Amino acid sequence: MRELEAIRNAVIEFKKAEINHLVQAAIADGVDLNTLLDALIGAMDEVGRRFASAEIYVPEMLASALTMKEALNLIKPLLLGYKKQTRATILIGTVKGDLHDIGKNIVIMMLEGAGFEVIDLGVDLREEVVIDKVRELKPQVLGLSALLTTTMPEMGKIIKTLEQAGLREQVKVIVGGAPIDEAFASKIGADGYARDAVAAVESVKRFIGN
Ligand code: B12
Repeated sequence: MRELEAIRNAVIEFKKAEINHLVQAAIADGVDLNTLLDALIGAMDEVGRRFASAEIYVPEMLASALTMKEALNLIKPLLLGYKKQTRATILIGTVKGDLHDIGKNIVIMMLEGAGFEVIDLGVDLREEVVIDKVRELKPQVLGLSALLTTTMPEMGKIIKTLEQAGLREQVKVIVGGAPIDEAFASKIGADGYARDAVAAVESVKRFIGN
């Protein structure tokens, strides 16, 4: 579809001034929100590919990320309009040393859209903060995101610390992010892994039994 192609290109070529107009036009034309999200996510994959092959560098990657965020801001209120009821509380954040939050924010949007209360702990999350918040807020689910191979081990550390603090039994831990997989999740003792935001919602529903 031509509209989606233009949106994809706007993210890849970080045309921040154009993205609002393009996304609004697509929404007005009735393009399905999930299809729109898929196009945006696909664009970030291409950005990652170009970065990995040194066709672009960090500033371009950042400019694309900002363009993506602009688009997500437009989609968010529409996704949230779907439902309003609290099924369970979920804490979510990106682990220490890691600043990537686009994927986490999409997961949050989808969970909120599915009626969960989500508390966003942000990025570069210190272990102590996670433990304190789990103790204080007693969420049913804790979601952890990591996009760097160097920050993945932080997830295991958090799970161990939860165990030591006697909090592990009260919360299900789900992990995600591009370098994470099922095998890593089970190795560190997480309760679940989801490869994308849709799967994350399904897993969380399974955890809490509805
Ligand atoms: C955008 C981006 C950035 C932006 C981040 C902006 C932001 N606010 O997020 C900026 C420019 C800041 C950045 C910086 C860096 N980045 Co960067 N970045 C990316 C890029 C291009 C896209 C990430 C993204 O947003 N993807 C789109 C989202 C939608 O996908 P996602 O995050 O995977 O999320 C989905 C799933 O994984 C899942 N999910 C995600 N989180 C969670 C959590 C839970 C609980 C669950 C269930 C599911 C889930 O659901 C999401 C939605 O479907 C990736 C390449 C890539 N393709 O991943 C590189 C990439 C992750 N970055 C990389 C690198 C190297 C860096 C830097 C070290 C570069 C540098 N030299 O400075 C720094 C590190 C900064 C830091 N300390 O974190 C490498 C990592 C390599 C590695 N193996 O570790 C990658 C893979 C690029 C590459 N191909 O080399 N980056």
